[in-house]
Amino acid sequence: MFDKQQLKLYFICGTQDIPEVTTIQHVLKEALSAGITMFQFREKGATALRGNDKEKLAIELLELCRAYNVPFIVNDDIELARKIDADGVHVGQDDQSVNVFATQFQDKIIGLSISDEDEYQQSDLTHVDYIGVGPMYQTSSKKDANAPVGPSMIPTLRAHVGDLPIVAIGGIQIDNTNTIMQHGADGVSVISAIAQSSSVSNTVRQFLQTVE
Ligand code: TZP
Ligand code: MG
Repeated sequence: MFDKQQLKLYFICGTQDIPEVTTIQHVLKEALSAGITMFQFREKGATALRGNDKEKLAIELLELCRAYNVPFIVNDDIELARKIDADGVHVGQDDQSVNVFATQFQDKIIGLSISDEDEYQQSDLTHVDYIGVGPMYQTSSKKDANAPVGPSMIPTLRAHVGDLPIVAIGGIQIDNTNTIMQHGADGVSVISAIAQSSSVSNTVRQFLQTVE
């Protein structure tokens, strides 16, 4: 069962986000033991694993998440999510429709990215459990990211979606998390601030103190 508390500190990561000196397994394990509340496997770009290699890694990371009781979400790849019995999927505006997935897998978590009011108007939220809103600030983790919308987009979209949980994304760091939360987000989703931290556990703990 999805609980919006799980959005508090939502770590998103793929192999492309990890510094050469470490591994995604190592970073995820440290982040889980420090208390991240949700994880999304987002394998993107030229170096992204595909096929069996992607599936093998996904299963490994899923098992790690299960050991900590943290939901494991797959970015975009509904087929993979279904195959490995992930806890849910996160899709963007140009990704395939989630409606088939949603009707076949009723207890799964479904997230959708929405950047602004235009995207909100185009979105079917029937089966959506939470929306990811951003980029809040400049980001280097998404090549095709839209221009930053700023934290004021949170109350703007809140007025449309009511109680539907909102997680903010894009350029989120420990020192802007308080601002994000004050604008009414249910949590923050973070790639580089955690994946590239020299102390993943300290960074996760500091984020957790700020979102509480
Ligand atoms: N979607 C909007 S911004 C973004 C995604 C996946 C990247 C966020 O990465 P970071 O490193 O936390 O800015
Ligand atoms: Mg996408």
